[in-house]
Amino acid sequence: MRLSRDFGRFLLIWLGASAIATPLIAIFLTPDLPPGVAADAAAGQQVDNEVLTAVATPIFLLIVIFLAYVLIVFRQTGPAIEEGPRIRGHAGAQTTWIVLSTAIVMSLFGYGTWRLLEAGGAGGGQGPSALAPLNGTTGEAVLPVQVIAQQWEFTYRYPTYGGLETPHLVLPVGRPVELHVTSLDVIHSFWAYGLGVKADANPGVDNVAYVTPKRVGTFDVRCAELCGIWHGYMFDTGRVVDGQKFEAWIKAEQRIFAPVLPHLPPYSRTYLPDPQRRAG
Ligand SMILES: [Cu+2]
Repeated sequence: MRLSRDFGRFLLIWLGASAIATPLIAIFLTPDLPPGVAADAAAGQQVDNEVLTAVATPIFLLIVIFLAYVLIVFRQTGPAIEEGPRIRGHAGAQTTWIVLSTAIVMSLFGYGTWRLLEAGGAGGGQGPSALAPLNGTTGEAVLPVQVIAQQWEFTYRYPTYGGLETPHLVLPVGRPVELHVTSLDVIHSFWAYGLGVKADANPGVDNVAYVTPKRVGTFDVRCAELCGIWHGYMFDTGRVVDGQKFEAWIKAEQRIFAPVLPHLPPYSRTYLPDPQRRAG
């Protein structure tokens, strides 16, 4: 009966360790999980990472404690012992294994689907005809910003500010932003990691993503789709500022880029590349 006594003991250690470690990890580790809480979309992704970490903790402990238990308890100390009879199949273990792993995978599948469809969820509010987020808005008007990718930089157009195009992304805090992501040449991907936004930038496509920045600060912008030789240099630092600073910044940009504006094509959802000038 040694096996069942060991099994009972192992079960007790594992369940006890899981009961202690899972809430501790959820409380102390998960607030530092990526991508942070600088925007509603980022915070939603952090919740998902918290859920995954919490589910993975008992599974991780199962493997580590089993390994440690076997190494300590079944360690050979005396003379060589003969192996026991071969075990062929174990209906109880097999059934438990299949039922438990199916239950975990199916509940994660359900949770993931719900989070994708939910407005403001990890995948919510993105695509060519995305729905505006239903929650997290402050009642302020949505600010449309166009993200234009090209080899090898992003530029940003503000259609409600005369179609101004700037080389840097600055957003006001607390105001919902409607990002219209497109490309002039090849396929790129607009990835504002700290905001939790990652949207494909494809030529001829107006890909919409919603985000409401929650904190004043900076965030990284990177291209997340291999787009040519200088892909690795296609990055920038965006800023989230308060409403007054944003208005001041955009007025200054309008002054700086006033001579350029007449030469830009009029604001449009997509643009055609200039075959003479670009590699795409
Ligand atoms: Cu790119």
